[in-house]
Amino acid sequence: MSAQAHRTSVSDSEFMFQRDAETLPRPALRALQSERLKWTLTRAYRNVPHYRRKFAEANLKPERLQSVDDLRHFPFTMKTDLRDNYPFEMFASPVDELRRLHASSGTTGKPTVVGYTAGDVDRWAELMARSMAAAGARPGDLVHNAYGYGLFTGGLGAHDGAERLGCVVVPVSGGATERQVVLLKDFAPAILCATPSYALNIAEVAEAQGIDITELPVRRGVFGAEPWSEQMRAELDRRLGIVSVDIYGLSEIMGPGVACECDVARAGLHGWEDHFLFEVVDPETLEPLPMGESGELVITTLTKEALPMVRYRTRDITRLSDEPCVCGRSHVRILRVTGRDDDMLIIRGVNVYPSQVEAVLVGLSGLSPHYQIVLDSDGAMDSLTVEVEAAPEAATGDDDLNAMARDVRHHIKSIIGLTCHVVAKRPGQLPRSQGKAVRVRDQRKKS
Ligand code: DLL
Repeated sequence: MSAQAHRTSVSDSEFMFQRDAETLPRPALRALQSERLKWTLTRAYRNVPHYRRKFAEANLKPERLQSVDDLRHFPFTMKTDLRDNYPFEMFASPVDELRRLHASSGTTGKPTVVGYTAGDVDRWAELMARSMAAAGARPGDLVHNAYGYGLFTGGLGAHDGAERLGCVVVPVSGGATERQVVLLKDFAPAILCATPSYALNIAEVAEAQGIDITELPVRRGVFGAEPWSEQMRAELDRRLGIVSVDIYGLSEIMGPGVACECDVARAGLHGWEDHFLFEVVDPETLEPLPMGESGELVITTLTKEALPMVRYRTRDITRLSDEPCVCGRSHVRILRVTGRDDDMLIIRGVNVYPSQVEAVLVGLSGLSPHYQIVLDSDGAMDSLTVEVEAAPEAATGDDDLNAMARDVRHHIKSIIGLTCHVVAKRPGQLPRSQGKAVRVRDQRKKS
């Protein structure tokens, strides 16, 4: 049967079950949040020794909270709290009542372990379904899911959400990129889920195989799990012939689907405020910042049973917007996450995120959109080298590469004010992403 033969049309009204929650007027949303927040604080206090201790240190009891505004008095939670309570001490449910564990590897020491009850898994699927619907997926669509399956939340999170929406999931996971291209061609999915850097890798492998991926029926890319720039979005739209949508999430809070852009505006990610409370704080003073100001995103869960998170410091730097969106959703929008504050590089007094370097590089003629930043010790100072790669059609004699490097250096200096070394490489010489791209190679000697 052809893919089109039996499609039942889906009217917008069939999405009402999602849109009801997403278009709640703010006073009703606020009331719902206050009620759910009281429940969360009480659960955390009663069931998790860590929270009981932290609240006692701050001389607080859950009853202190009358409304959402009182949350600012409560202590923050950090990734180190999860590590210190490894593996299960942060859980508010007995382990035998859980249905799922995930973990993030972490660069040093113990992984961060997160747990879900059956209810948590169910709500996650629901929120991920809402995210996919916002991104433009519809029941019956084939979803090619290239997020990694396993302890990483991307694969199973997207999988459950797509199924919940009524989509047909192709659980490809990451890697074996040639095969991904074959499946995209043969199964003709409407939706591609992947990290943006891996989506780029897929596009490149398809091009190398002589397949015009823009001709395939894929309509939407649901891309996230790592910072990416507007320039990278334009590149992915063009090379894949799709509309690329940004999705955000983190294991400690849930996984993918904490927030997602709508394909109507693609101007900030709708944070699902009926399940999470979003604040932005000054990363130095930890004081809450007014709407619109840039700072660290702090999230409190409102409905999580196994792992309630109170004021979790994500380290992600962003801004919130409460401007109404053309799509009609009333929830706050998280503007593109530029990077994590622990990924910020300070080179000769200039603060820079890898995604800012990306924004300069992507779209420069003669360059492919691959890059890596190498940090080295240069005497007492840190030095930064940006490795870039020539596009397949570019001339790549030594002189050409040197000229290319000079040109890129000039652009980086004039656009972000950063003085750095640039090395231009021949096509294919930089590593390709299979999931989350490694943007920074730190070769500084550790003292
Ligand atoms: O990356 C969950 C996820 C899977 C999100 C698939 C979206 C799609 P973690 O491995 O715990 O979870 O990593 C979370 O990744 O704190 C951010 O620093 C970064 N991140 C996630 N989404 C975005 C995004 C998943 N859209 C960490 N833009 C977060 C920028 C993102 N950074």
